[in-house]
Amino acid sequence: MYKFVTSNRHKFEEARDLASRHGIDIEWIQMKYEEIQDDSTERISYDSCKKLSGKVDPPYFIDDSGLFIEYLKGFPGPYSSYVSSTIGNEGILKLLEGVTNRSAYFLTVVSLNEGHSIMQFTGKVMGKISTSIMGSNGFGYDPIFIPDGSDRTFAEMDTSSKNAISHRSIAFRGLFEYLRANRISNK
Ligand code: ITT
Repeated sequence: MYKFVTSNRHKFEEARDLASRHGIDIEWIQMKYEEIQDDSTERISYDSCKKLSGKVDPPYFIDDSGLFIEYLKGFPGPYSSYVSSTIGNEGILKLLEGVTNRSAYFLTVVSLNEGHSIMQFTGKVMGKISTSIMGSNGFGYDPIFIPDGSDRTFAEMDTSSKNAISHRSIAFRGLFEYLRANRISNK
């Protein structure tokens, strides 16, 4: 079993659905870990992954994600978790009241600690922020994010439809293809 360290049940469930399509089993290590403050999601993800060694036996991986809104110059980005639990989706919609440029993207950086090195896999999906909260599936910003090519928010999709196009699915596809190709030992 490969270990996925996250405190977020929704992330784990999405990853498990993706892993099963690659014939891979993953185990949930439910743990909240410390994150540095930085404007780069890659650096935050790398640093957290490295600091977990000693607490978790490799190979394990983590997922660092965020929503980047163009009109707000990338906000909330690396502050996505804090912003989601404070002003939330209503707060984001208020910040964008009357704004026509609603472009945004979701980014996921997965970091894998293989023991001797850390590998990263990135996924990005472009879209726009809706004008109201729509749908009740998913988590976080899903009810206000409409991916390009769709007229529904992620929260109006089931897990498999979100997983067909999401930032997380792109990053995890990279990870699972790498694990299979390199036959990383799964203790
Ligand atoms: P871990 O760090 O323990 O994995 P977390 O929820 O704190 O869990 P992040 O810092 O990576 O994870 O995520 C920041 C926030 O961005 C998260 O709390 C959600 O509110 C939001 N988010 C991340 N991925 C999302 C997705 O696929 N859909 C909607 N919101 C998402």
